[in-house]
Amino acid sequence: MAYDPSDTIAAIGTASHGAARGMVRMSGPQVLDCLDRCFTCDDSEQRLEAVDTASVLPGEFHSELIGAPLRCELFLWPSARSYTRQPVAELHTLGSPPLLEAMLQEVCQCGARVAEPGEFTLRAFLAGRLDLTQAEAVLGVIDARGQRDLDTALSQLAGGLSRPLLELREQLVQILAELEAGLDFAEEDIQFIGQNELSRLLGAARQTVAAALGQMSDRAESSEVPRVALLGAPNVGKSSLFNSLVESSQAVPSTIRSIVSRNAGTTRDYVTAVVDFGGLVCELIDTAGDDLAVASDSIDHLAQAMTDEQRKRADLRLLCIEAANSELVENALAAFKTQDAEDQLVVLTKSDTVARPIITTGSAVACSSQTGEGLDAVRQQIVRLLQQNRGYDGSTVATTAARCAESLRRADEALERSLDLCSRLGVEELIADEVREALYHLGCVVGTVYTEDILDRVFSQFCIGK
Ligand SMILES: Nc1nc2c(ncn2[C@@H]2O[C@H](COP(=O)(O)OP(=O)(O)OP(=O)(O)O)[C@@H](O)[C@H]2O)c(=O)[nH]1
Ligand SMILES: [Mg+2]
Repeated sequence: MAYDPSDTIAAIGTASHGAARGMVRMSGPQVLDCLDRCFTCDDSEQRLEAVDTASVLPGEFHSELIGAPLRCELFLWPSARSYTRQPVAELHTLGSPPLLEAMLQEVCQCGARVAEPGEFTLRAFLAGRLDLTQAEAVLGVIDARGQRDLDTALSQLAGGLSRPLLELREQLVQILAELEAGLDFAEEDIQFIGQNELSRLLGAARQTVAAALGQMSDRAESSEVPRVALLGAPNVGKSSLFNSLVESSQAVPSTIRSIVSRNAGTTRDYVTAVVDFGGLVCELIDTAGDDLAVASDSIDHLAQAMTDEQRKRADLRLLCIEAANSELVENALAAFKTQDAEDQLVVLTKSDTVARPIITTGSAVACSSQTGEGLDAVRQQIVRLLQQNRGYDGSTVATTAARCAESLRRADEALERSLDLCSRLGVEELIADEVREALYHLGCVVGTVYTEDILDRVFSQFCIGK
């Protein structure tokens, strides 16, 4: 991705499939020069260089590619008070895609270049207009797959998450400053911050991080991530598998666990947890065993109805069958050879109970929750099938939440270590190291630390023109 903000960039900023109105957007130092060559104001006295506040100027766009002059309105932000803090212009006209393409080509001939995806928002971010979570939220708004996604993205854009963390960052910087001042004056034996005060402040810092983590987990759960339901007969090991997958994933923090017992029919309700399989965030749903012979007025019947509902709502169904039940296994594998199974995966459970090797095909995997064998394969298949079926790459909002949660957990670990050190004498330097580490991870969330891969990950997901 090109990061050079001294280029003047341009892109079509409206839907590509045609609409009543369309727009070409530009940002950069040469915006006015470029417009001078292709746009004339209706008011012939009006010089673009003389415009000093945001203005709307009706006029005509000229291009040999189009032929006749094209009526349009120029929205001009001439100064640093724009989205990108550079001169920004938008040429609004008819929403015809070939017309807009021609306009884009013309402004590029007049000195602009075509913007990379997300480059306008990247400039806003580099200019300090947005922090990284807000930039991701812009993407979240564009990408929102439902009302809840939109609400979450908008509240993120409003800075709900970063404010308390920014305050915390200030406090930690203050603690670090005092610790370092103490180190500078170590020989004079001047103490800048007492041990008790330090413990108190670090303890309070951990509480703030914990609260933010809690907030994050609410967000991840409310956002519309793909659903993966564990289905199958009673007692086949669904809840055990659910727990193993939750424990081994970078789960968005939660204490949710399913009850496991040797009695069939243990799970009555359904239990869910949001997990992050290497960047792909999804919701796992443990369901009640699928027993076809239940009386229609029993609690079991209700449980079955709930399971049916989850089966319908799921984006991917894990059909759990005990590996030892060779007849069922063979039938299931045979059935899968003939039918389209893109939203289903057969999981042969309790593989540790079977002595012979288990032969599986593409849409079946064997695993054991007890030994951990095959769990990696289950995770990989879940990711592969979700990506293949619905093109999920982890919703933006959920990805942000998972990325931020990971950084916050690391910040918390560093704070915990620093607190442990507080009870020892003469280790201020080590405490300062841990506080620095916590600050680094906090910075990844609130936007003072930007590693190249985070920037690439966020901005390359944008569509062009945003
Ligand atoms: N040997 C072995 N036993 C397992 C494994 N997974 C689960 N079990 C046992 O199988 C029994 C049922 O496990 P659950 O996870 O409760 O099964 P479930 O499918 O959720 O059962 P219901 O909720 O009743 O439908 C328990 O006694 C587990 O300890 C496994 O991988 N290997
Ligand atoms: Mg269960």
